[in-house]
Amino acid sequence: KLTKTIFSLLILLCCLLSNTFAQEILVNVHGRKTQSLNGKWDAIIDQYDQGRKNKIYLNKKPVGKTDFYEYSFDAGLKLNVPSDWNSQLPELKYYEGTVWYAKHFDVPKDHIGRLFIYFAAVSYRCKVYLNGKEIAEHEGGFTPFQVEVTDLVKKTDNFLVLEVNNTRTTDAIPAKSFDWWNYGGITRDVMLVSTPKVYIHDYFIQLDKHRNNQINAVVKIAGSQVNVAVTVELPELKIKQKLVTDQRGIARASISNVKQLQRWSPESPKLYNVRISTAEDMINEMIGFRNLAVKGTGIYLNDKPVFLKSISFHEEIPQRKGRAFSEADAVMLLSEAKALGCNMIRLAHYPQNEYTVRAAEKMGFLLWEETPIWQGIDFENQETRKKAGTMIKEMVMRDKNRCALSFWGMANETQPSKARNEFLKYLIKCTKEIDSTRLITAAFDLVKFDRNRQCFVMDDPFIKELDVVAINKYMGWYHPWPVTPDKAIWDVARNQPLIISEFGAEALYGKTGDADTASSWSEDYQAQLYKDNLEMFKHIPNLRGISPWVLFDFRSPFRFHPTYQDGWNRKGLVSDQGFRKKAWYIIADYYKNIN
Ligand code: GCB
Repeated sequence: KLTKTIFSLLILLCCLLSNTFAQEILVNVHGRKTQSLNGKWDAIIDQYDQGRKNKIYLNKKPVGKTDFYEYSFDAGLKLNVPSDWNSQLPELKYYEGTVWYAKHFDVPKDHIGRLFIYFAAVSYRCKVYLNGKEIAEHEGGFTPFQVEVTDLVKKTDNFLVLEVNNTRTTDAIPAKSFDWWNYGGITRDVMLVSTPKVYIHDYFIQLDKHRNNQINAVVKIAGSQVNVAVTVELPELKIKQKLVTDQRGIARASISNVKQLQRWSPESPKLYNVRISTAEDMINEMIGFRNLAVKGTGIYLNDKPVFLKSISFHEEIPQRKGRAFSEADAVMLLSEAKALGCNMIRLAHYPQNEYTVRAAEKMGFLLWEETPIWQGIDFENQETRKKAGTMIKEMVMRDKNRCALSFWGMANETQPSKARNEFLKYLIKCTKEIDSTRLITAAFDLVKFDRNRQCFVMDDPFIKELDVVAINKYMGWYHPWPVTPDKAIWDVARNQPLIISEFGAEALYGKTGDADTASSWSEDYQAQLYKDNLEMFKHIPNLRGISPWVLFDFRSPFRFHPTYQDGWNRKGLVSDQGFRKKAWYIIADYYKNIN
């Protein structure tokens, strides 16, 4: 009986906590009334994790003559927000641990209604304290979260503290080791978001998956408010639709017979102003409309077959040796992809910031966005699975209105097992609960050469769960050629569309050498490898796109060679200094000539 009572009390406690802790994220914070909390924050490096015990979030000052505190946020280290901490101070380059951040803020003078603090991303885990009280926690370095502070703020001089930790652990996502830099800190924007009392919490507006003249809209009002009048307008198309919310606070409409809709495409990335309003609230957003489908082994965009000319990049500005965080950063990365002739970006290996996603849509790139489920994830761990589910929901919630978003990537390079299958199926379920319209994919590295059949094959039944199969294959780099490239025939996922989601080789910019010797680390070897792979691609009958690895050299603790790598993965088509390597021109030429 006692156990039962304790159990019930625990459940009650969990329910109470889950109400106060991070909530389902607000869609389109950029379209709301916001006040930035970016800028210089006070910081304390807490190498031994002593800050919580010392309650440094209380920010106490000595009062009596015997009183003292062994900390102060005043006059100490200052860190930029947003930004990783590693690139801000030489001592923090390799730091993995805890840093405390603090900032004072006033509530905007004209604020009425509800108030949220929105964190676009904090890497990797964090606790949030406001005016001395813990109010939220979050895990996952690449997705947003928010906490409502309506009843917790004072008019002036609020004291916001974040305890940020980027220690790598086996139960985390990504896990213990991964081929990119483990940047820590408040890496994306922080903002105060004001909404009316009854506000538009969420909406999902897109072209019907099967019709090119029907726009479907779902709007959700916070607090499940019934009978709220909602208007959805697209002034340019002369659409004004009035809806009313049901018991769950949700209003739906299928706006049919839409006339003169210009569909979004990479060649013509047309976006429309969409206005959603209630008596109290109004949000505007630029939204595009397009049809995307798989038929047989084809991928169709606006009813026409499309070949994906993709590239990947990490969320990193190589010249700054730091994480990308601004619109200017996004434009820098994307412009290089535009120059290469791409029509798609595979955002590797995690959801990147919203500036990048929105700028990519405006510039005309299809997008593949994925979770940081990279090699080494603990698929047996139920907690890890739960975390992955939350992360993928945060990703889909944030970007579901971006018509450029075409692929939800579940994982990268996982090995078959019952636990892996269950885990990934759960992620597909979490994704489809929010958005069942995008194509589901995952990248695998299991393709092998079958000597009897003299072709490349793959044995992972999980691919049946996917709309599009993606293969990472490093022919000529990690795998020697078993036959010459012109004889490299593929029989992989025969009845599904296939994308080569990674291939490539390392080359140090400016290094010349033998085009047939990998250890020359030369641009010549990399260029020849690209030519060979492009030759092989002619023998993949269901090939519907390629995504070379990778646009820029990027920093990685996996890369030890002192002369050629020096802490950099050199597979970039562009060097860390921004110079194009020989292989860049080969891909630019290929993309120019393939349709
Ligand atoms: C891969 C991974 C990617 C690595 C790349 C490499 O298969 O998906 O994250 O960076 O190989 O360079 O080894």
